[in-house]
Amino acid sequence: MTPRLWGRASSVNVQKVMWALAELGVDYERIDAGWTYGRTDTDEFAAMNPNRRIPVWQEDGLTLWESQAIVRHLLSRHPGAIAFGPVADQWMEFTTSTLQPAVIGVFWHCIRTPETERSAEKLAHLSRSLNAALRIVEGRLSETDWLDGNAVSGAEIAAGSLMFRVFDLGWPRDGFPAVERWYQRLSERPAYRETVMTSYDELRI
Ligand SMILES: N[C@@H](CCC(=O)N[C@@H](CS)C(=O)NCC(=O)O)C(=O)O
Repeated sequence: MTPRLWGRASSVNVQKVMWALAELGVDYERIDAGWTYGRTDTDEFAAMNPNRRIPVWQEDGLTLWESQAIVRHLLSRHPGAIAFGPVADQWMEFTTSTLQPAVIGVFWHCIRTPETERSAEKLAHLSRSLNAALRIVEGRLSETDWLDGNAVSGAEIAAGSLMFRVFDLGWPRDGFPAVERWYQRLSERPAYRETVMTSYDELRI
């Protein structure tokens, strides 16, 4: 069977998988699901992912959910194409625990929260969390070009996927020169531009 990716292209977690697939040159079909596309409330979907979240990956004999588990699986199937080791894994975990919640906080406040429920005070609080997480990334990237060291790795797929939205929303405003240079390098990659630097207008409330 042609491998299948379930999930709308506007989901940053789906984008992680799409970016990895594009870097690896894997053919697959994508089926829109989630948000206004629906499908996640069907029994068929729950049988694939009882958590009813996107993305879901299907290939011969394997159905997987959790975006970063899918990315790890794909990288392990194509060894050498994108670096992956314990340091990359550490930054992937940091993305899950710390960076992504901070990015999502600001993103949801600015894009997915009705204007009447937004406030400068809430945004200031969310920005402090985002800046604290980005400061940790800044510290690493002022020593090395990429999170894993000298090459693009699974850590970029996880953390780097968030950066388009961060910069598109006007963060970080200043004081993060290494993160800015990193984002510049990411945005020079055709696969990143095609899969991550895309419109999120359908998510606006
Ligand atoms: N930890 C999960 C999170 C999955 C998740 O929360 N996906 C969101 C989209 S980014 C979702 O399914 N939202 C419900 C929807 O779009 O209907 C992963 O990385 O795959």
